[in-house]
Amino acid sequence: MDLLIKVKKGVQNKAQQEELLPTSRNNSNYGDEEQKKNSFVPKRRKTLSSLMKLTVFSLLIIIVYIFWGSSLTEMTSKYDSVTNLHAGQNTKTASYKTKQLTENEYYDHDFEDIEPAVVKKFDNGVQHYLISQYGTDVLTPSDNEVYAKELQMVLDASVEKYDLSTFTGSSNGATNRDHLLLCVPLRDAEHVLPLMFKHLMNLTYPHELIDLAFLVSDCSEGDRTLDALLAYSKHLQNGTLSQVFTEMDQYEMDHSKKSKGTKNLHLKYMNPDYLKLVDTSFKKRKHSNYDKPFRSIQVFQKDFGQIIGQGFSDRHAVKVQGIRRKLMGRARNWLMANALKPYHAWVYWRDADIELCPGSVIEDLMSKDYDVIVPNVWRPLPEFLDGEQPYDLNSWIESDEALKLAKTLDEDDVIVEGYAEYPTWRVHLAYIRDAAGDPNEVVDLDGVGGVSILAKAKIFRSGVQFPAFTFENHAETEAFGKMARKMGFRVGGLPHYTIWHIYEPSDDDLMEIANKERQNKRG
Ligand SMILES: Nc1nc2c(ncn2[C@@H]2O[C@H](COP(=O)(O)OP(=O)(O)OP(=O)(O)O)[C@@H](O)[C@H]2O)c(=O)[nH]1
Ligand SMILES: *[C@@H]1O[C@H](CO)[C@@H](O)[C@H](O)[C@H]1NC(C)=O
Ligand SMILES: *[C@@H]1O[C@H](CO)[C@@H](O)[C@H](O)[C@H]1NC(C)=O
Ligand SMILES: [Mg+2]
Repeated sequence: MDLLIKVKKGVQNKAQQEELLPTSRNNSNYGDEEQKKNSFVPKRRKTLSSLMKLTVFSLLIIIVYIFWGSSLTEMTSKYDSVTNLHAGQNTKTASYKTKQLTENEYYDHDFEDIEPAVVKKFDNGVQHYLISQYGTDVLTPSDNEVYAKELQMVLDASVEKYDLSTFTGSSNGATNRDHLLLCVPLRDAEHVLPLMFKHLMNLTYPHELIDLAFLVSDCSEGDRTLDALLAYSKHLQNGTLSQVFTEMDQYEMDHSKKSKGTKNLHLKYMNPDYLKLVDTSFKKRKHSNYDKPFRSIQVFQKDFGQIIGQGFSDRHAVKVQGIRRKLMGRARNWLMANALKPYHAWVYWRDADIELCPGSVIEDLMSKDYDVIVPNVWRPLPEFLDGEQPYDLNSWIESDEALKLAKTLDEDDVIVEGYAEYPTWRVHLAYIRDAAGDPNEVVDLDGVGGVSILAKAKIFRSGVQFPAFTFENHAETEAFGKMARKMGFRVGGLPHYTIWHIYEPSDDDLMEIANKERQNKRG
């Protein structure tokens, strides 16, 4: 017995001296056996066939429910109905074709393989004893080898080393194989999800380098954003989503012919050239990796108590902007904090309600090598309202007038751009657009809008965030831009590189359209 204890102690000491053994690991910190088991999740990636990998990967859609009272069974039944619905009633799933995934990036930066039996040995408070084969008290070289190998297995499973200098983000991220986290906040967004997913698939940045993170919050009663998101995500990761959309689009076309609804009445009043551009953009030949699954998808659901309506007129009232923006700040920070991993070099924020955007937007923004960079955001309008409009006014260059204005305000007041109440005389990125201008031209900015922000991950690691409080009389993305600047990072925008936000008719616009329709009928 003495002999065994001596051997055991010798091995433990040696490992500790060489700093191989975390001191707390063997003196179990766990409350019970169950906890102990749960803290080790074996993954046998390397032994899986590609096909199995695919299946495992599509299950990697991690769902985090943080809201109270969502019963799992209720979810499952809703989920099924949405899946069917989105597959165009009679599901043809069997005929969908999937993809083989071979890129190493789908599997890197993940916990290493472990054998549960090996881990158990080391995690038992060292209740095993190493004795050489013939019972001598000296470990033979081959005993040592086995021991070292097993120990390494345990450490690999629980300790990951990252050299953050290799994840700083480079201007040629795709060639450099930079991992990117793509964050999308969603609220009452079911109707724009197909649009959003088409744009995600259209991204030419290698999908195996992109981790998607969605945050669904504060949706209205009966809203099905989460269910639809899960259904689409599953198809996306199976490489079958575009086939589902083809069916859905066909279904819609067949049905809209029969029933001419008033839902899209405003289309009659839009610029035909713009409508044609949208049509051809979606009909264009898809890039060769369009259907490729992303590295991972995480879906988070957490409410932040947003009470301001998501209708167009509700969310644009000046009084509500400060409160709304601060809550959005909290939501963004929360998503960021939960989804950002050490291996991400870039973070891309994107709104769901974008109608036109080059698939190369990530590479295009990256190539400018700014710490934070945004494109220009416009939106189409009915022709009776000039046909188009500079839309995102949150990207701007600070002005003396606005700084003076800020001095007259309370510390907690939030300036909102584009409202008569706050004459800032700032230069807005949206207004300095020249449709024929050089899309590569960059201007330095102070405030940025949240529609499409590419940022190096290191800025978040050094503390830049989306203030959910008043920071220099701003909140959320505008304050984020200011904060990044203040911390010495470069913030820029592309005045002549434009992405197009969808047009949602406001209450006034709808009335105007109804008026025109009445006139047309009379005339
Ligand atoms: N998680 C979460 N997402 C939200 C919330 N409000 C809006 N979103 C999402 O954030 C993105 C932008 O939302 P919009 O309502 O268009 O707000 P906005 O871009 O500030 O305002 P616009 O200038 O009108 O577009 C969309 O993807 C929305 O679905 C919210 O309270 N929580
Ligand atoms: C993926 O698609 C294939 C082919 O259509 C199908 O057989 C399989 O069930 C799908 N897997 C999942 C997890 O949906
Ligand atoms: C998809 O990306 C291509 C370029 O990569 C672009 O021409 C096309 O307009 C994009 N589609 C949409 C709907 O914006
Ligand atoms: Mg929007």
